[in-house]
Amino acid sequence: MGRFPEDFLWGGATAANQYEGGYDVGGKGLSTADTMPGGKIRMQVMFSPEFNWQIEPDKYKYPNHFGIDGYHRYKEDIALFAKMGFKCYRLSISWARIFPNGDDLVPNEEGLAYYDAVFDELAKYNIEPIVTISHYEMPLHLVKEYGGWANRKLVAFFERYAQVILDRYHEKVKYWLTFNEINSAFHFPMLSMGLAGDAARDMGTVFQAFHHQFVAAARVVKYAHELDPELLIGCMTLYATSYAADCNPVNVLANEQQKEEMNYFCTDVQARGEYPAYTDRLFKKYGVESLEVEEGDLEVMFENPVDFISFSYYMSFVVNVTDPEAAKAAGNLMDGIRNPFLKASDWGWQIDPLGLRIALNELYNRYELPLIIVENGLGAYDEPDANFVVNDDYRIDYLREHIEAMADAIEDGVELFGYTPWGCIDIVSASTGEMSKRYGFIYVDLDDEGNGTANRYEKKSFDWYKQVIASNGENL
Ligand code: BGP
Repeated sequence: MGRFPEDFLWGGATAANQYEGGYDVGGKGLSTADTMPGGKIRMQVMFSPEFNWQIEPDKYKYPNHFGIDGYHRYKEDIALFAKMGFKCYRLSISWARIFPNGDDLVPNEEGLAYYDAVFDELAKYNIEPIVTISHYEMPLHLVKEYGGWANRKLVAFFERYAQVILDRYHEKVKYWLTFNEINSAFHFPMLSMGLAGDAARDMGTVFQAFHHQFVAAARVVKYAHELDPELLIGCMTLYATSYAADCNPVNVLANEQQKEEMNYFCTDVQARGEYPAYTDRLFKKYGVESLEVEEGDLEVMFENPVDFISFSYYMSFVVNVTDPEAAKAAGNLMDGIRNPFLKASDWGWQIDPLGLRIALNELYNRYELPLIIVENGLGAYDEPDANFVVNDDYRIDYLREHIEAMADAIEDGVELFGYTPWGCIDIVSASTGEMSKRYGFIYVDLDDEGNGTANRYEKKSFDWYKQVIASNGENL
């Protein structure tokens, strides 16, 4: 018997705002992602108190507007995924393609038809779609008019959007994720919550927005199960395995608390259906007085936990509160302390395959729900030769070690049912807004300035991943 289950879902992942482009076609409204400037200043600009979701073409570039032109090229891309043998493909639906303003009463038929065509194309190759309902964007109007997820009204708007897509696609899509990396809002509430300026800095507002998202997500779980008991709905969390710097109990406790906050809080709510015991401690830490909770909120959350847990895993961190001089390490929307035992990517994200085995064990032992890794991979500078050949052995090494760790975790007893490496085709980076941070098995000829043909080329890792899938993870 092989190390991976027979029906293991090998595939890859992208998100609409980083892949599709076509930001103003097909009846799509503007989304928050359309106002995110490109370039290394992206995070700084979005963190600044003045950031107000304005498109300023004289000042910044907006790479998401073109993405990698997936809106027009998805057939070619899906054919390449099929050539690699993908069993599944994780993608997101752009809310603003379906409801251009978010508060519209009638959905945009052209947007709905677009995703029908995408799902039909996937079905041709027996590729199972895994759909993120909200991946780091929302209709811009909901932010300008209502203040994003801080506003209770978003619950109903999201519910309407989710119901429309569930009604329309439930026969084509079985796996659904509600909010991408919902817990990322602890560090960067602009992306998933549409907060900015003072609201983004006020943790009371962030927790209130979390509450709205928890209620909305639970209502979606309820609706989906009533609509079609076959549907499986998961939460999606940004997981960074976290170590205490040493055995000083002060650091050990700080690490436990860090894990509760970042790795578990949102998943505890969505998988167990209730706020965890340490919620009050978190509120105290952030000076949050109370939440506005409406009648029925806690019931709907309690009665509708998720069916499975999905998460992203790129790197691990160290917690050290006893040494103020400890060197820092960069990471996925957050930073931590450097680990002297680990190497890091070109962007300073610490590479830790064993940390993935630990993450899988921690998550499974805590919830005993099926797990799927929906993001993992190495962002790297690729250097194609004149024929666009990319020998990305570094990427193969990274993925091989992480797949080994998955096999070990399965042997540990973890129920893992799929793996969708991030950016299976090069796309615009979420944190830098640039093309040069590449994750793909497929090279896309576009540079940070937007120059290039956008043509696709298979990298060395393309063939490697193809044989990984063909051998069900045995041939690494
Ligand atoms: C996650 C996001 C993705 C993504 C990935 C890699 O946080 O869910 O959208 O892009 O990280 O991050 P980056 O593109 O910044 O390298």
